[in-house]
Amino acid sequence: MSFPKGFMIGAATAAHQVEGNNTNSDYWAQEQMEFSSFAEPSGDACDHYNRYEEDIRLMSEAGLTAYRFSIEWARIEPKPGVYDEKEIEHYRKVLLCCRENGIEPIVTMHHFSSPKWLIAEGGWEAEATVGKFAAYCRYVVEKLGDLFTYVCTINEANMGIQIAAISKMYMKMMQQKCTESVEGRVQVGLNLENPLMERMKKQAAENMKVFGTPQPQVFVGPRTEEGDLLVMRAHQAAKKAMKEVKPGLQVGLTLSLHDIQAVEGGEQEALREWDEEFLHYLPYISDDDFFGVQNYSRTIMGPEGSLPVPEGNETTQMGYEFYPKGLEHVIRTVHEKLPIPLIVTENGVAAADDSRRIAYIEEALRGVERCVSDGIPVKGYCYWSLLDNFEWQKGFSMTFGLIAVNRATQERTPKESLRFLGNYAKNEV
Ligand code: GCO
Repeated sequence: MSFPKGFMIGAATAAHQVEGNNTNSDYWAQEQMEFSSFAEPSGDACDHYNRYEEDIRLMSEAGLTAYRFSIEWARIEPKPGVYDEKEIEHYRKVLLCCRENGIEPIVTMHHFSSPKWLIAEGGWEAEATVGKFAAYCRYVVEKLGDLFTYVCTINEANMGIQIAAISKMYMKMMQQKCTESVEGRVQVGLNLENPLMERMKKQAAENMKVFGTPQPQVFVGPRTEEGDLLVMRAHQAAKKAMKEVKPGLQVGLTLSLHDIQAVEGGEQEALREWDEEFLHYLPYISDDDFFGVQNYSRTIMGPEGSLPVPEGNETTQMGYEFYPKGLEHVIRTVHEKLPIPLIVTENGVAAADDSRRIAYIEEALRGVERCVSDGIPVKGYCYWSLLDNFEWQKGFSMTFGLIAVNRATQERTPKESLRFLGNYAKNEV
């Protein structure tokens, strides 16, 4: 199997998940809360902030040619309108390190975490966020734009409405349970309801203390339709601002996309889901320079909505189906409607057994190669993730990495899968 010359083969990370001590961010604040929904706090994470040289060197030695990472807004602008030159210098060193190691940096301006102050000012439902995000992006490109070409404005811009849909489903299920128990054994119903209500009240009070609002509009939270479009406008404003500084910049955003399949009778649901996940964004992204595809698995739709993983099929640590074929399907479906260059900005698997990761990568890349040889303009593939890292609310238990990290010593151990992926870049497969 081989890819055309210049095809990027790399790995991805996000600042908050690997750097450590992202103390001015909303995530950090949420992790420290008494009524936190996080399994554990991010703490030093993988200490990538201090160890990026080693990590980039390991990538380069294995043969990888691209590194997708994010710049942390909360570090660059720790207080509204106050930029921190020291942090710009930090990312300058990271970018230079990539260049020195023959690695093409793919920069993400926003990967889930936001400055805490932004959330206190209304977060991702507030109109003013559009301009604030664009101003931060402009500043970064003014300072560092000479060192990178590819930039993703916002990671998984569709996360908010996906969460809104899941929350609605969950509430419906809870309500059904409650009615049942209220109708039958009221005591049980009350016992179930009270601690939940109590907890929600306590969370709201704590949010009030930390963010000055009982319902902070963080990025990874249920989004309204207006909020969903606001994110699109933030993308467009940031793109315009960055291109004013550096017209040659290649700008795109990324979406979280499932390979949506239908069983008989589920066709309508599948179409509805695809529209919500992808199609309705087209007017805002069609003239971008590229689009970032992020796929991990498939969703099978029945007449009533998504179905469980088919009996007997392998699942990953995340609980979803091990389904590397999904990437090829998604690339083809995206390309039909969005014929611009594509970069696979995330694709990967959380598995304890590294041989399953190798099998996943091999099958996923085979699919990408078929797309490329059919003339679909896929420019690169970034595996998620370079390191075993902080998987948000699930903490450090999910092992997506090509490199294992001993969190007590921060020692790195490259896995066989790192070498395997690198061989594609070296054309040695
Ligand atoms: C994402 C996330 C990553 C996750 C990964 C695994 O963009 O969804 O970018 O931060 O860690 O998807 O769940």
